[in-house]
Amino acid sequence: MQKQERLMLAEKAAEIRKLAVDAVYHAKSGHPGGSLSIADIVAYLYFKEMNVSSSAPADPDRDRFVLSKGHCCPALYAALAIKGYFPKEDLQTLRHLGSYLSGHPDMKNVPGVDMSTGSLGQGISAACGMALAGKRAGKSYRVFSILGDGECQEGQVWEAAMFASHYKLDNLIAFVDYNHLQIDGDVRDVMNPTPIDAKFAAFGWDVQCIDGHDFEQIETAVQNACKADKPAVIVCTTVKGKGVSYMENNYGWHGKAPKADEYEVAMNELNAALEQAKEACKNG
Ligand SMILES: Cc1ncc(C[n+]2csc(CCOP(=O)(O)OP(=O)(O)O)c2C)c(N)n1
Repeated sequence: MQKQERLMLAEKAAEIRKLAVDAVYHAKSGHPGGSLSIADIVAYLYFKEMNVSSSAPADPDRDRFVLSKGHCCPALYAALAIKGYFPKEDLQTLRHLGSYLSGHPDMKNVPGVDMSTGSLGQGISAACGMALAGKRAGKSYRVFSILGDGECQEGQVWEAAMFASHYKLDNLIAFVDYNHLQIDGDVRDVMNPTPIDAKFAAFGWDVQCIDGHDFEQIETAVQNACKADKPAVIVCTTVKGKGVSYMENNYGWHGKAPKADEYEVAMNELNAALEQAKEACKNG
């Protein structure tokens, strides 16, 4: 990956983080922790990898994206707004009565959202259906999906895993956001889903494990996944709450909004990171 490209992606991820936390603050509810942990993966997909455009959101040949851990839509909405699907200002209406930006992705009302999700386990299942449909129709689009590690406790995830390998869905690439935390603690204490990589391998998937905050590793893994002749999963070690010091590795920030003083601290940190990323991008 070119240095300039990496710097551009870092800037996009910093903006996604800032807009996502800002949206949750204005909603007075929502999920900042898991939105922050996927910001780099989402930035990579939307600003480097996926063949998608806000000028043709329904293009039948576009790549598809399914946020299976739908509660983390603040990160997805931020990416879509930066990409031009709708105005960035609308992000501050997240979860407001009458707003089209609900607390979970809604494909009928949010431009750019390919699948309504939120009930954990269903998104990856829908992604399998999209991938199979693409193959049957002779299309070359790919389907990307992000799951949570807590989500991997859902039995439906493993039915989808079995389905994907049975139908040889080599156009399906899933990421597991392995931030080790879920709604109320460490995934291993709540109901241990590990080893996630070995489980997917046992279901017949191509498996890679990477640092989900490293763009070069993400890119290499996606390139490898595209070459695999089976469904591929990239298990990404990440930090829940990444980018806001007091949210990092703290499951208490799974599903609550910062208060005014906490918001100020978060915005100081996220704005500083964004300015730094912009500066680095400008200077090359
Ligand atoms: C079927 C279903 N059961 C329960 C929930 C409630 N829920 C929302 S988020 C969450 C924890 C998910 O943990 P993880 O997938 O690790 O998400 P992350 O930590 O990345 O935010 C739960 C249990 C849900 N959305 N769907």
